[in-house]
Amino acid sequence: MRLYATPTSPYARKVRIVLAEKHLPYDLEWVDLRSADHPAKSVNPLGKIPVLVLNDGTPVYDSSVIVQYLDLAHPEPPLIPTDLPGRLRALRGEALADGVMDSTITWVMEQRHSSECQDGALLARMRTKVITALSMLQAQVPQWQDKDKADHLELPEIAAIAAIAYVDLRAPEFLLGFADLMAWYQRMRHRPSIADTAATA
Ligand SMILES: N[C@@H](CCC(=O)N[C@@H](CS)C(=O)NCC(=O)O)C(=O)O
Repeated sequence: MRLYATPTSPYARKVRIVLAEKHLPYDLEWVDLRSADHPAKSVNPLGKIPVLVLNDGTPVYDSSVIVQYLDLAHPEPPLIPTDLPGRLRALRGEALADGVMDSTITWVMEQRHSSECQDGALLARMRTKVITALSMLQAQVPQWQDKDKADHLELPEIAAIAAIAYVDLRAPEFLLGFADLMAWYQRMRHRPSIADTAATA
């Protein structure tokens, strides 16, 4: 398998953590998204990463589809429960964390405009979404800690870690006031699948 990614993409980080948790070998190809003809464009018409290309050449995107594919094709350790309520909870948890990524990226892109060209209402809206979603993630920390987590992460935690790491990289001020969430995140950073996939740029 070959994964097209960038070092800082939170969506790609989520997939890389999943691959690491499942101990799956793969080739990792960094992509320069600013390049007019980067290789991910030939396998994803949207030109977005991550894309996972299977050994038979099948391209799989986006990150949520990749994760579901990997969990079905390589069920150990299971990251998404198979019962309906459990599956719904896990995929909704992933969607919440992905929403933090989406809104943070929109905020970061808007911030890059010169101050007189920034859309203040958009910035405020994105900030509110991130803060509200981070509050919901923080509310889940007790149950993430309750379970015997020594050996088993599930998709909501993986997606949350990828999202928090991205916010920490690009908009750390959003994380002020989330002491419990950050204490949990700091502990999780030592796990090999998390440490080994940390952003390098
Ligand atoms: N929903 C997609 C989002 C992927 C995404 O937006 N990736 C960004 C990098 S973090 C990208 O490829 N941007 C380039 C572009 O939109 O052309 C997923 O979960 O994979």
